[in-house]
Amino acid sequence: MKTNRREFVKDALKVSAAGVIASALNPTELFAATTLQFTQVKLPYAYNALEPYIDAMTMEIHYSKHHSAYVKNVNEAVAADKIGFENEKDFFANVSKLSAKARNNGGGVYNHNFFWQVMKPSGGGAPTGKVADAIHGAFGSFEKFKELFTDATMKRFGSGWAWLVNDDGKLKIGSTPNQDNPLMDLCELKGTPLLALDVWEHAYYLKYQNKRNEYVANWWNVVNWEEVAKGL
Ligand code: MN3
Repeated sequence: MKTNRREFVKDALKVSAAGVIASALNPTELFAATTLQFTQVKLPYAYNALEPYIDAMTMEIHYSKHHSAYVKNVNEAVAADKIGFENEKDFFANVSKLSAKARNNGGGVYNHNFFWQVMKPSGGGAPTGKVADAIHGAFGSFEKFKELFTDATMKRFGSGWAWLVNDDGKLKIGSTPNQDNPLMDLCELKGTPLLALDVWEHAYYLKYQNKRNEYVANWWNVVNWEEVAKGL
């Protein structure tokens, strides 16, 4: 299919170059299979809303430069590679077959869209209700869960993410390199993301410099447990 479409496009261009009127060619038909467009969620709070734990400048650069660049780049890759998946779920479930540009930037879009939503001003504290029950059931206590999650953030060498996922009713903690995520077919950690923490230096360096441990410790104050509950 892909080859045929490419050949068709090539032939169409040849015809066009030969001076034949190409107005019958409708570009939306040529690329009808390319329906996936990644978008950036609206930040659910102001850049300074997570102060003092995450500073406004870091949030602004993170959202308006880093995250938006992932959106632009993945959509370029989707168009250039003629990636025909209809939704992000299928895109990630087949990501091992895609280019590094598609994988890295697609992950970058999804991960940040998710990350913004699992934080909120005046968040944090210990979870209650079904989140508390699930965490206690899986890890024994909230303190133990925090310890294991923090461990995942600190053991991730270089850039990446720490995750809490729901793998078919079983809660798991792990981390991924770069912009990989647990929806990806090539990811060792599998499941529906419940909570994520960006441990790329761009997420904390302006305020915390090399002290990733302080960033992680303070980040617990902005966790949005109501959002975490939606994944259970
Ligand atoms: Mn980031």
